[in-house]
Amino acid sequence: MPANLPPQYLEAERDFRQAKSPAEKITALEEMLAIMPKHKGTDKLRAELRQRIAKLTQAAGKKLATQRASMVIPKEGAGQVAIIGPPNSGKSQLVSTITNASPAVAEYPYTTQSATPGMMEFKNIKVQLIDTPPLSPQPAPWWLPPILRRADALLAVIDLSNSPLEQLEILTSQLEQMRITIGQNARVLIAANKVDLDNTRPNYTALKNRYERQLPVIAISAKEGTGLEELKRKIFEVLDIIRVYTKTPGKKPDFDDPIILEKGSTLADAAAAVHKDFQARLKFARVWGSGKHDGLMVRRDHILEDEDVIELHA
Ligand SMILES: Nc1nc2c(ncn2[C@@H]2O[C@H](COP(=O)(O)OP(=O)(O)O)[C@@H](O)[C@H]2O)c(=O)[nH]1
Ligand SMILES: [Mg+2]
Repeated sequence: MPANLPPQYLEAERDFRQAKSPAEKITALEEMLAIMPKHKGTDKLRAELRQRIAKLTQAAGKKLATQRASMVIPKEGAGQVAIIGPPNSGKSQLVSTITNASPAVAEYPYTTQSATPGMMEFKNIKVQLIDTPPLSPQPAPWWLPPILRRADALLAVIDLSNSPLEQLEILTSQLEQMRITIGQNARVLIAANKVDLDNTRPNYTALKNRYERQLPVIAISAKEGTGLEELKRKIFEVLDIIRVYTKTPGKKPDFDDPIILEKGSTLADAAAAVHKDFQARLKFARVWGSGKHDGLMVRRDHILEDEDVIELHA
């Protein structure tokens, strides 16, 4: 076994050994797979884990296979954000307001029992939001932790009319039980919902004072649409991505269809995203962007910024 596996891996492995049901075993193996660093030295181990997961799933029958399929939501768009929070905080309402999905919204808790993805539009990109069942003192469904772990960010929806500080403390400890630590293996932002209700402002201020230094805290009303543009912008920021536009010589760039890259990506990364072969063939590129000379010639290791326009020359 590679020596540099994080302690979390050993905890997940212990969970696996203690697991009784196939579902618990699969969850533990999924976690081990998610934690394991991806490089040549771990190729074999990762393949083994995948094989064990496949075998267990097959042996467990159809119901589990269906449930397991629900826990792997293929990433779409520029990023995947899982919505979390206590019952009735407005998670489904938010997903239904800012995406094309329409999960059921209701005044009684535990309406949402599955994970529903929807696409949110922001400027010229789309971000995938996943509505999930509430986190509560009751155990979360076994397939939920892997979804949260795999997401690029978590959006915590809190009900401002109902002891928001307490809700967040409970939420944090529930995440800890899943070994998800805010800031360490999860980017988190807080949507303080129901700001339309009376007397919620003081609660918002208290929440902001307590968390603002660590996490973005945005006041919204999912129902009335307040604060949603600001929320979308913060979601974009927390994803740590940049949009890069390509153009061909003598033509205008296509601003509708950016390449999405991690912040800090280079020209070579952009070329690879355009086409696998392009990276090797790339000689140089011209870049247009804020604070640059128009059409500046740059090399492969040039670090790109959000909204740069590139013209690749092979
Ligand atoms: N006043 C107000 N009520 C909201 C808002 N968002 C959701 N609700 C209500 O809160 C209840 C729970 O909403 P839902 O989206 O099902 O919560 P979930 O359990 O977190 O998915 C429903 O009665 C909604 O109408 C909001 O922004 N303002
Ligand atoms: Mg719901």
